[in-house]
Amino acid sequence: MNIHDVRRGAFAAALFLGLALGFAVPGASPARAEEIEVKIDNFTFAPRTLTVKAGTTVTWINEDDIPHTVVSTGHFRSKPLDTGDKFTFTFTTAGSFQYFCSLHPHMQASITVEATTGSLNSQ
Ligand SMILES: [Cu+2]
Repeated sequence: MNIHDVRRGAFAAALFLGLALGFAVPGASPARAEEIEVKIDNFTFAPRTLTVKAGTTVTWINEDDIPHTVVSTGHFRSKPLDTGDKFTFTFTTAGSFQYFCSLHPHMQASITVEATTGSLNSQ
């Protein structure tokens, strides 16, 4: 039962491929763009706290056997995610984003988004 290992490997491969393509096609995507995965399992967001750079796309994947949602009041709200469903949000502004599951409000987590600093002209 190594489904998690398989997924992790596939994600790493996809990430590597994405990076390779990003380098191969300059300008196709922001140089600092990152993709982060948050798993939902056993009524928990994992990782529960996360710090990312502005421009990062976060994908939540429900690996639990019941539906969950991902809601950050005023920012984003997923539909109920069944097992295996994903929700994606790209954080473009710095700040602290608390979020929760509207079906199980005790499920809470947060993402801190740092401004990208320095030389890049990310217009
Ligand atoms: Cu839930």
